Amino acid sequence: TRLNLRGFDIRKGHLDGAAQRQIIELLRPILKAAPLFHPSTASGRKMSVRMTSAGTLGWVSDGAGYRYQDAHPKGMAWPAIPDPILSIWRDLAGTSRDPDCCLINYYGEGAKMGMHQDKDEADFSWPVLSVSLGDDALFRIGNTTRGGKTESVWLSSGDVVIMGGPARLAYHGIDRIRFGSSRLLPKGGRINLTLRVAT
Ligand code: MD3
Ligand code: FE
Repeated sequence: TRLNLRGFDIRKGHLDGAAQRQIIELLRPILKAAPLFHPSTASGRKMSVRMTSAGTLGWVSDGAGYRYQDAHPKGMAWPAIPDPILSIWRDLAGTSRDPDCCLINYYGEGAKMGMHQDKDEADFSWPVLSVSLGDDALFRIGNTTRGGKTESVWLSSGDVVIMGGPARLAYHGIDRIRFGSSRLLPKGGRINLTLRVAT
């Protein structure tokens, strides 16, 4: 089913169980080559989400701030974005250009992500596409300025969200996950992939 919330195009159950399991298998060697790390914010606080990336660029955050860079914080190159993941973008993003970054967020028990805008990319006219895998997450959507009324929706494993147009600059965050609600990841938790054109 398809849902539109403030310009966010939400495709519930876009990926079936077999497609979700295939992506998890593809992520295994990526997480081995470019391990998840705990980014710290510019203010020095550790985020509860762990992250890594695939693609020519990855997103990092440390005492020097937020940015895209061509290597993992430990120095290794980011692994390539697997074709089955690129195919989701090619099917749904409606653009001529492939993403150069696949940010991989892992939410363990208690992890969340505060309300923020994604503004580190060079051109906001490209959409951002998100793939949810594993445990359910409460996704909150706000406005293009901080504050005001918000709306929330539960994202489940296999859901895909496309953020384009004015929604691209909306504040958004993950309030909480329902740890253990899915059996996709043997140790529980949630993985969110976001495909972006960063440069
Ligand atoms: C709206 N991730 O990585 S995905 C992020 O579930 C991020 O891990 C959340 O926010 C997560 O920056 C939410 C949905 C999402 C991703 C990117 C967006 C929504 C977005 C970029 C612009 C606008
Ligand atoms: Fe975001």
